[in-house]
Amino acid sequence: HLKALLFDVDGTLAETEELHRLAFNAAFAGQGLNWHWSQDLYRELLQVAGGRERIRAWLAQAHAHLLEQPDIDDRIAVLHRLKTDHYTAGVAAGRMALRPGVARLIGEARSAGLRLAIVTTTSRANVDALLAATLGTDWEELFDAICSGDEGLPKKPAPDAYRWTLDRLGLDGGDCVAIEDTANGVQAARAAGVPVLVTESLYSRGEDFDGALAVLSDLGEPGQPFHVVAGKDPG
Ligand code: XBP
Repeated sequence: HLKALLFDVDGTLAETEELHRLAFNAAFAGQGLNWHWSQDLYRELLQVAGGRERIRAWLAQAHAHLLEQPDIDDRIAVLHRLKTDHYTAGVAAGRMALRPGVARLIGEARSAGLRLAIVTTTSRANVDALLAATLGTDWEELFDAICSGDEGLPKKPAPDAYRWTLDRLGLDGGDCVAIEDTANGVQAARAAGVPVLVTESLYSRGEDFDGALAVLSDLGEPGQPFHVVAGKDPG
């Protein structure tokens, strides 16, 4: 018996990753670094969840000697703060919209008495900016638990964010359905015992979503229905 829907944020609620990529590049430029992440490179870098972790992973492959600098953690933190500022400013300027069916499903789920939660590894500032801009400043009232990167948990595909959220809700994984857009997200949810539905996003299309209930183009709106990419049509 379904009791709650657990929503990932980036790529699932909105196609945010391109704005994240531009924000990383703007932060690099702001620090006088001539580093640039192309779309192809960023698709690979997205295997590592979390902005700070992603910068570090890229340094390890592109500028490994920099990781030996004693102040490298601080320098990554500065870059990441700048990146967050660029990203949240872009979102606040209205550059992000919710994906098809997201607002409808949130409304219908609430009306049906389901509980809702956010389970993301992105920074809380990014979640606040996106959901205030798209759902309104009272958006927090819609959700019974909000897990973000600020909780300091191991990031997806680790199941910790899902376990933390289930604990907050007092529910078992099997009482819930997660909605995710990446293979990392599917693995995180499954490892916490949560069945997961995938809505493919621009950067995750074609990933291996093994273990998902189904893979959909999006959540669908009346008149522009989703299509099933893989798995059984959930009806
Ligand atoms: C989202 C992410 C995040 C964002 C950047 O993961 O991987 O890292 O790209 O966010 P998920 P921060 O959708 O699996 O939750 O820069 O704030 O870390």
